[in-house]
Amino acid sequence: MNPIYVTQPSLAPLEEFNDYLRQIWDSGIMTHNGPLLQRLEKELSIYEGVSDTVCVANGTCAMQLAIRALDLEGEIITTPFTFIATANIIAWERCTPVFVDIDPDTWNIDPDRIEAAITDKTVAILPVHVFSAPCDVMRIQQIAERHGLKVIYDAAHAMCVKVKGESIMAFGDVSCTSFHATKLFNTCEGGACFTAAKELAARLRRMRFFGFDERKEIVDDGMNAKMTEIAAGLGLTNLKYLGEVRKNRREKYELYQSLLADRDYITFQKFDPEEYNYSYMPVLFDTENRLSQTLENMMAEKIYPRRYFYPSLHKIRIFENAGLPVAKSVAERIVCLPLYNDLSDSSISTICSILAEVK
Ligand code: T4K
Repeated sequence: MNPIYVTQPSLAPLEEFNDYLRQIWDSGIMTHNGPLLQRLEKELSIYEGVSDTVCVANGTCAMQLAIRALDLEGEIITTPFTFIATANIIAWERCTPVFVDIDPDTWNIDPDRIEAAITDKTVAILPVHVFSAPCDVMRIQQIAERHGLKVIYDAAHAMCVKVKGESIMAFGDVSCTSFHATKLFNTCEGGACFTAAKELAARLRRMRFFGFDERKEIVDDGMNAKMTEIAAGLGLTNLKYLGEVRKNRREKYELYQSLLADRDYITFQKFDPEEYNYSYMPVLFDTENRLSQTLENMMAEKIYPRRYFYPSLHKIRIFENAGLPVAKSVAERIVCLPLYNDLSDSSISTICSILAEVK
């Protein structure tokens, strides 16, 4: 059997991408706010139902630009149960990540615990919609308003998720997403900031392009975080298929769920089935020991699930921090099983039987 990895990129038919490559070859325009980038931004704004989309080189620099564009200096409250990029970029921008424990069922930041972590140095909240399950966006908004804080969402996992009919990207001052190869929607490497604030969007555009304004005058801080025309062309190609990709993954997720339904030592993430994008297949074991045995058995069959996100970030040396028992415990017992569009039903059955063998 060929190895089965945790994921594989979802890619549209190559011929369709070739059409965009042809346009790039013909025009010679490869980057710098080119026509394909502009078109992708427009299409993404329509797709996500937000007024402005600013595409950038990756999801990490989307958050970096958001922190800079909002002039944040001080403490930023976030979750320890996330990919390293979330906390790293807060620290990279010389702010201090302050971790708050997570909800044991949704695995997102627990809104009940946010206020206790607010100090006179707190400037923002940076929650993550983990595995695309929406955070409690209404409560977070209320808390932010009560304390005059900015909200940046790490929506790296959450393309095409809606909350009560409204795009998840419409919440917060800025929502940042990733278009990495392993994401539901990909541009190879890439990402975006979504915002309803026109001036903020204009600033993000300047900042991703060395601080140049539309007349190429340097008017702001800046870096190079541009998305290339090749990435934008891939995005335009893949965007057409995003609905199909999500539908296909949902079927596979539900197959897993049905095959694992009688395994009382496994719990699934809590979410509304209509408000999730099915990009990951996370399962929580009752004990780390059972998880480790399962991983060993799978690796013997060349199946490679991934322990996203282990260890909890507050347990790694650079962010070491006591407490947060829920995040610690969830991180020790969770694994993402393989999930991608070409994964066969028989492979899912095999994975589930290996899971069932562990006593
Ligand atoms: N916030 C959150 C919550 C995030 O999860 C992430 C990124 C970010 C922010 C930052 O966004 P970016 O700056 O990355 O845009 C991946 C990705 O590198 C990373 O984007 C992602 N989250 C993170 C959760 O996972 P790995 O360590 O899984 O990559 P890798 O190379 O082990 O790939 C996993 C599997 O995917 C491989 O076993 C095979 C397959 N694969 C991978 C690549 C790169 C392919 O088939 N083709 C490929 O090109 O990091």
